[in-house]
Amino acid sequence: MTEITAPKSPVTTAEFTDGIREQLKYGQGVTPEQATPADVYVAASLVVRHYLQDAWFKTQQDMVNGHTKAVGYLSAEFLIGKQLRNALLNAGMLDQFDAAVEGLGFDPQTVVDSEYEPALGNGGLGRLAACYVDSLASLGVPAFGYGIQYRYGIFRQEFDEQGRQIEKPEYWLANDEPWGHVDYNRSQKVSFGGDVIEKDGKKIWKPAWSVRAVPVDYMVPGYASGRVNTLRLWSARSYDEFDLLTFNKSEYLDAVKPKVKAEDISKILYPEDSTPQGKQLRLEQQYFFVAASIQDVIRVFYPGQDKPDLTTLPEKITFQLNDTHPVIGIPELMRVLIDEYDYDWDTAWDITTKTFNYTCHTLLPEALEVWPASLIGELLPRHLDIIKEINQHFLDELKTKTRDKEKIERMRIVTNEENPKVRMAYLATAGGSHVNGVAELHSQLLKDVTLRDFSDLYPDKFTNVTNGVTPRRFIRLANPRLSALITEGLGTDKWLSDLDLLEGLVPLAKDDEFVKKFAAVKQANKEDFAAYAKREYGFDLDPNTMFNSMIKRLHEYKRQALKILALIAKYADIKSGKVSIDDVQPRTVIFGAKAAPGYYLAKLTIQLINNVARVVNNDPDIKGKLQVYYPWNYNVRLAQHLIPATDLDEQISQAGKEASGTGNMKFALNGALTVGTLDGANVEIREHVGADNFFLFGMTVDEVEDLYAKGYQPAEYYERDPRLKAAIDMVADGTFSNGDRNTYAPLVADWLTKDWFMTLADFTAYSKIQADVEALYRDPIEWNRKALLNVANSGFFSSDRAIKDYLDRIWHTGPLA
Ligand code: GL9
Repeated sequence: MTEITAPKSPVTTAEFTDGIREQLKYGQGVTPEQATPADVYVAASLVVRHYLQDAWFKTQQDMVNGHTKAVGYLSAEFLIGKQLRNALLNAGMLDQFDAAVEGLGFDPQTVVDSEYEPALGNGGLGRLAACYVDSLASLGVPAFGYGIQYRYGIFRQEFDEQGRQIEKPEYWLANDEPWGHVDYNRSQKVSFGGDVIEKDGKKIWKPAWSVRAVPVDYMVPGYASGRVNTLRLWSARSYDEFDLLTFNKSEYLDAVKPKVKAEDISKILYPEDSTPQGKQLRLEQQYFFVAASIQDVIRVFYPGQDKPDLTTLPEKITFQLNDTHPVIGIPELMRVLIDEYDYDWDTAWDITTKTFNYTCHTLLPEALEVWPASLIGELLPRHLDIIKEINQHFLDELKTKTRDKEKIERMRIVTNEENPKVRMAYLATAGGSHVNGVAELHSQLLKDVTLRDFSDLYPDKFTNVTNGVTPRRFIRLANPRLSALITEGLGTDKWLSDLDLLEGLVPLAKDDEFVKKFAAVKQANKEDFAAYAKREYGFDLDPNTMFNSMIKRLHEYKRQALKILALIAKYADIKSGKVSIDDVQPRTVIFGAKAAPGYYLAKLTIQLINNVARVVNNDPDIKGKLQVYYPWNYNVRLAQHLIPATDLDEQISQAGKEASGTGNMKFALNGALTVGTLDGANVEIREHVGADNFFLFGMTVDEVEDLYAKGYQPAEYYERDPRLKAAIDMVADGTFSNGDRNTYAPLVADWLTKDWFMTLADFTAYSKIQADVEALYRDPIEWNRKALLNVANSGFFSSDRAIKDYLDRIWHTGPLA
């Protein structure tokens, strides 16, 4: 008997059908005969919202009236992916939807596919935020996600004839967006610029211009929890002429200028990954959403109160700062408390530090945001005053804790130089209760290196929460076959809300019959992916080869170059006859990655991969045994299709550079084996799944540090390994650029002279481990046994577990009663 704990549908098929008809008629204005799949998608989405509405009201009421502290997750990015199927799953309406839509003569998959993916994030950081709001709702914890509804999401990636990345605007809001409810009546005013004047000893900010922050509310239905939280994304609108005239603009055209500028604020998501540009508009965006969110929280939790007792704020909500992007919230809350509600400094500081916590998501020094004080002063003059005062108080406090003057200097929030800068990570650390890293290794390095002085003096502030991913989207929705097999194996579907139950599969890894079923699931998924890749990209993938994926942002530290060089070396082995084609283990390598538009070497690497694909795939000597594909515009949808079909995934960053990674978790949970370095969460994945079930290679963090200290000479590695030399020479000699030796010269020069992330130094070890991979792959039962053990032992990487860790270690709250 299989125990079913999935949520019960609040709606019958007949009701769902009627609801769709109703929406088509009164909302879309079409008959079912005239309707397109996109119409049905919109109508069905509105029906789902309709049935979630009461649970949404109740969750909000219980949150405000009850005594459970809420979580405010402040994040510049929420990479939520398509909403319809996820909402259907969490609310228990999947079957009713399928039946209703089929009954109306439509194919459910086509209907679901017509949703336009909201791509409001760059990568892991934004997707993590989306997994976390899903888990908060599923655990019944009252929470708001607060962010920005960008009009243009992350750019749409295309490749030109030469295989170069082209960025196209992603104007996703040109389509119906049934999930985002625009709530004009709950808008907030956010102001910028102007001056600070002093009156009766009190500082008063006289801003120069304001924008209207309009909330766009997304429902976040919990899985089987009966709770629906809110993801509130702010959209910038200008005020009308009436308001503009109050700025003393007499000229009409002058008056309209700020209007255009105002609406620019939420226009575009910055596509930089890990290297913030320090642009004024970005600071405007950060302040815009954080200021609106803080006002919103006061509105929600102290309704109708002119003089609320904000000393209770830390009992109402805890704000999590997702990286440094929302850190301007700390001086903003100080300003609100002092200037608008007349609290004294110490009381305001006490409230603020109790309310905020900070998650750091990086180790790259260039990714820690640092703003010129002059820029903050121009845009937010009152905040700069407050930041300076925070800095002063902080320095005074440090003097009571240490006599080490140099240490105190190093810890300044505002630097002491001609053009001072504000270090947002330091402001966040000083202004909040807790700081966490996103995997054990990362949190350790934060304490030992990045924020060492802080952890010396404030050791109790620091903690770790290893990232997690939602099993609802990334197993149940992405991989229905595996989900059914897991439920069969465990005799319950309860694992979807308690992922540790996957451990119950461990004994089944000894059962060859079960392992064969598991292998059959993977094979069917590969066939599905091959069909998908044909349909969407025109690729001809052979599902009888090993599917080997590397999907993540294109970045030097992630070392796509290592993968492509190893591939070229293999190609060279075959071409030179060193390896007989008959001995080659057939493999299909699939890349997915966007590069920041201004990141030259990353973009050149994309071009190289595309051209290696062109040459290798068309070389008759290879007989299709080595195939390389690079589906463009990698996004959440592609991830959901590719991850369940992958045999081997690559997590090969230089040790000490990838804070956590979350793709690695999704792959392990879908039964891929990982080839990886001891970096980020790979370390913990390997501990959980067992060293025998993980392909480890490469230098450790300590070895990397030693090599830097010794003086790294990449050319030595080039001379030492003939296969590496052959591969680099092939790139240099024009094999992948129609004979042109200039195309990749900058890449080759970088490898041979700089190679900051030590790709060359890890090449030999990487090639060796790939041989082990191939040996194991020749034994399908053993391979699949290990893959199954990856699934069984990865329950820890559920975002439900991560959220419980945040609740215990940082937020100190829990589910609604
Ligand atoms: C990142 C880290 O680089 C990842 O290792 C980590 O898994 C995620 C989530 O914690 O955060 N930090 C960061 O800036 N990005 C991450 O993925 N970059 C993008 O989101 C593009």
